[in-house]
Formats: sequence, structure tokens, C-alpha cells
Amino acid sequence: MNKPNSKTSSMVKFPKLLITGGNGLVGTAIKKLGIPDAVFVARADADLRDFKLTKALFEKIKPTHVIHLAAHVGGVGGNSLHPGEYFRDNILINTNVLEAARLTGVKKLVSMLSTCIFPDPAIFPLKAEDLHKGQPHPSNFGYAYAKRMLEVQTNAYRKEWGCDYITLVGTNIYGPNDNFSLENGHVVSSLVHKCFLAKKNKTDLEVWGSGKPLREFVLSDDIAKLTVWAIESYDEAEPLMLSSGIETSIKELVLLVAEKMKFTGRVIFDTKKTDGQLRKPSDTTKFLKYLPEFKFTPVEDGVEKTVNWFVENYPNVRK
Ligand code: GFB
Repeated sequence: MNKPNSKTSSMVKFPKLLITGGNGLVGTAIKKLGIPDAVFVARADADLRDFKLTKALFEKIKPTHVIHLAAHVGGVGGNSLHPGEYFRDNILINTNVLEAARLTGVKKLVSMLSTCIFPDPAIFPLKAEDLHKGQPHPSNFGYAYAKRMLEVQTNAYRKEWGCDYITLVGTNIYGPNDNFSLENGHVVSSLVHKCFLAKKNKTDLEVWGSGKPLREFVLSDDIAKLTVWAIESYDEAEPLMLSSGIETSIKELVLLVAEKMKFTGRVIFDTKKTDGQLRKPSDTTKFLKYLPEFKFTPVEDGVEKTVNWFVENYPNVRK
């Protein structure tokens, strides 16, 4: 069985691999693997919310394999403010991509889910078979239900048409090339941006919530390797959770970001702002059966990499 590492992945060759969301957090990490002839499609190349444009894109590229990462995503802030937009856009994108793939004979397609779409409260650790057994957290129900329908559509296509389409479950993925928006970004990218500005302007670093919530932070480079491994080596109908199972509190994360940014100012926890889900730990049993030796990047190293990338590229970052 292929163990994913940068050498194997950069050697891997697909007749024609298409990556949607090609300019995003995981898409740019896959680009670094140097897969020959891979085609990266970004939002500017085709509005995947429009079926005609989506089908025309697939007919033009004729992919044999697809890594479907395109989505309207955001952190707890963006999700709380725009549940309608997040539901509508993601339902359209996912429905169109899977149908265009089926109609153009795509052999293997992998889509990305997230632990935030699971029921909350839930029995921990989160298991793939419990995905639909309860309401998602109110902070992101729009996005969560749209993504749950992606899992349903994937398995409905497998059942009716025998499509070898699979789903993977990411946790809180972070890294270079993320969306560093202060309002809509995920926590790592938003805090890196906030800490950079607090240091520059000599102001306090404002953190949302109590700092108590726990998250499983996974670096985009690790998810990139695992996604390429999965498209070659994972064929089960059940979503595969991709996590080390290691939880970090928001408070620990903030202190890490401040340390790597060399920020020595005051950190304020604004408890009027939402904590969102308190924790969402993944069940790693199946992952360890497939890849017992996979080494996830420690959050300290990943945060350092993200901070350094941000400082080197600011202001030319997505924000
Ligand atoms: O990444 P995040 O926004 O989303 O993490 P979720 C939110 C956690 O970080 C909450 C705290 O506990 C926030 O209180 N936090 C502290 C902050 N300061 C900040 C800040 O400046 N910005 C942000 N964004 N958070 C998301 C889902 O849930 O998980 C998405 O909403 C997606 O759909 C993502 O699936 C993986 O982890 O709460």
C-alpha cells in the first residue's frame, strides 16, 4: 500500500487529474506535490454553481480523476453570518461537480467533508457512521447540511451508478495560502493576521471567546498528501477521517501564534464572542488501520510555517 510522502506523491501519475478549488488552502498544497499533468481549476476559471459551465469545463478537460475541494468556506464568524449563502453555494457546487463528473465518465472522485458538519452535541470521538445522527452546531448549520448532502450524493451515485466516489473528513485545516480574513477566516489564519496587525500597530490581540474550545489542527500539506493517497488507495463508501486526534485549545494556539510572531503585547479574550463548538474530536481507528506510520506535522511547526509565510507575503495574501 502506498504510504503517502512527498516523494511518492510527486512520483504519482494520473492520466488526467483535475483539482477544483485549485487556488485554495489544500489546492495550493497539492500543487507543491508536482503531480504531472494535473489541472488546477480556480473560481475564476468556472463558476461551479452553474451546471452548464461546470459540465463544459469537464467536457473540455476530460478528467479521469478529480479531487473536489471547491467550496464556499469560512470560520465560525462567516458561517454564523451567512448560513443561506453557504448552504446555497455549496449545494450547487457539489451537485454540479458530481453530476458533471458522472456524465463525463470520471473514474475516481474524492470530496472533502469536515468534522464541523457532525452532530453537536455528539458522542465523542466523532465516528463516520454517526454523521447524520443529529443536528449540527447552530453556528454553521447551513454549511454543515450542504456538506452532509455531498456525502449522501456520493453514496447515492455509488449505489445507483457504481461511481467509485469517496469522501474524506478534514478537521481544522490551516496553512499558507489560507483565507486570512479577520471576519470570515478560520481561527488560525484570522489570528495570524490579527497578531501581525497588533504587533505592527502596538495594540492588543483580541481573541474571540474564552480560549477553552479544543480543535484538531491539521496542516494543509499533510491533507494534500493524504488526499492524493486516498484517490489511489481508499475505495470505501464510508467517509475516512483524517486526523492525528491531537486536540489543541484556542488559548494554546494563541500563545503559539504570539510566540512565532514575536508578539509581546496583551492578549484579550472577548467572551461576548462565540466559542462555537467546544470540541469535535475525530475517531482515528480506521485511519490508523490504513496508515499507522503517517506523521502529522506538529501544530507548533505548522503555525511557525504559516506565520513565516504570512509575514513574507503580506499584503499579497487572501484576506
Ligand atoms: O476555525 P474556526 O473559526 O471555526 O474556529 P470552527 C473557531 C474557534 O476559534 C472558536 C475561536 O472557538 C472561536 O471562538 N476564535 C478565537 C476565533 N478567535 C478567533 C478569530 O479571530 N477568528 C475565528 N474564526 N475564530 C469551523 C466551521 O468551525 O470549522 C467551518 O464553521 C469549517 O465550516 C471549519 O468546517 C473547519 O472550528 O468553530
